[in-house]
Amino acid sequence: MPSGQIIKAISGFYYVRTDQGETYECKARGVFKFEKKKCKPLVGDYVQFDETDAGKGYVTAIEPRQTELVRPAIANVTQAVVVCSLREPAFQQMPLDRFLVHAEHAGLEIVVVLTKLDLLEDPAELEAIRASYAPTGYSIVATSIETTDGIEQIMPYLKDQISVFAGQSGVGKSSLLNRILPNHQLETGAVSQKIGRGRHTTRSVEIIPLETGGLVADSPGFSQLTFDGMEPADLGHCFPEFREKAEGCRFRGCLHVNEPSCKVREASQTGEIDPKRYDHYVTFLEEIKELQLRRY
Ligand SMILES: Nc1nc2c(ncn2[C@@H]2O[C@H](COP(=O)(O)OP(=O)(O)OP(=O)(O)O)[C@@H](O)[C@H]2O)c(=O)[nH]1
Ligand SMILES: [Zn+2]
Repeated sequence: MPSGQIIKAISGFYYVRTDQGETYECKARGVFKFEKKKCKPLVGDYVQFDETDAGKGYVTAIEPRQTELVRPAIANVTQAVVVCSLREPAFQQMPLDRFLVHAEHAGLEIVVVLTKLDLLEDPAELEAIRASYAPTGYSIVATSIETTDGIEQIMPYLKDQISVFAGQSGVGKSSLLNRILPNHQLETGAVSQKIGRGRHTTRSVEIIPLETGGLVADSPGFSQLTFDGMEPADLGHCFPEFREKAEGCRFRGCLHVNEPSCKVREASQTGEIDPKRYDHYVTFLEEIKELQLRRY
C-alpha cells in the first residue's frame, strides 16, 4: 500500500507526499485510532493510503506520532529553530529561554537564530550571548536579512529535519522563512503595516520540502507558551546544561532551589552555568508550581 507524509490539509483534503516526491490529494474516512485515542490526520503525519484515481486516494492508516505540537497542530516535527532578535526588539533572554524550554519539553532538536545582526553596533554583545549559551551546547547562528549574513549557515541545520520556527512577535521569523522558502511568500510585519491589514490572519499550516533536503513549517510554532501540563521535576531536564550537573546533586528529585549540596545551583554561582539562565529556571519553576496549585 502506498505511503507518505501529509504536507498540507485544506477543508477535508490531505495532501500526501510520497518518498518519490509525488503528491496525492486524499480524503480520510471517519476517525483513526491509535494509542486508544481517536484522532484525525494532522499535517506531518506519516500515513498509508489507497490510490483511487490518478493522483487521488483515501488515507487508510496513520503511523504513531514521534512528536505532536499544538497551535499550530503539526505531527512529527523534529526541530525547533528558535528565533530571537538582537535589536528591535532588543535581545531579551527570558523569552528566548521560555521558547527553548517549550522546545525541549516537546522533545525537539534546537537551533538558535539571532536576527537583525545589521542593527547591532557592538559585536561584543553577540559574543556575550554566545558565552552565556555555550554550556547549553545549542548551535547559534547570527543573521541579517539586510546583509544576508548567516542565512546560508541555517540551511545545513534544516537538512534531514522537520523544522518549525518559533519566537516572539516581530523578531523576524517570517522574513527568514521568506528567504528560506522563496517560492512561498509569507506576510511580514513590514508588508502588513504598509497595506494596513490585520497581522494575524488564520490559515492552515503547511510543511514545505526544501530543495536542499528537509521540511519547514510555513507558520511559526509554539504560539501558546503555557507551562500547563509540565511537572516541576520536568523543568530541569529542559535545561541541557543542568543535566550532567544534576547527577551530582545530593538528593534524588532535587529541584535545584534550596536543597543542600545542589550541584546545579553551585554551578550557577561559579558561572559554569549562566546565572541568568539559572534565574529563569527558578522563575519558570515558580510559574509551574503556581499552575499546579490552581489545578488541584
Ligand atoms: N534591520 C533588519 N530588520 C529586519 C530583519 N529581519 C526582519 N526585520 C524586520 O523586522 C520586522 C518584523 O519582521 P517579521 O519577519 O514580520 O517578524 P515575525 O517574527 O514574523 O513577526 P510576527 O509575524 O509578528 O510573529 C519587519 O519590519 C522586518 O522587515 C533583519 O535582519 N534586519
Ligand atoms: Zn540540584
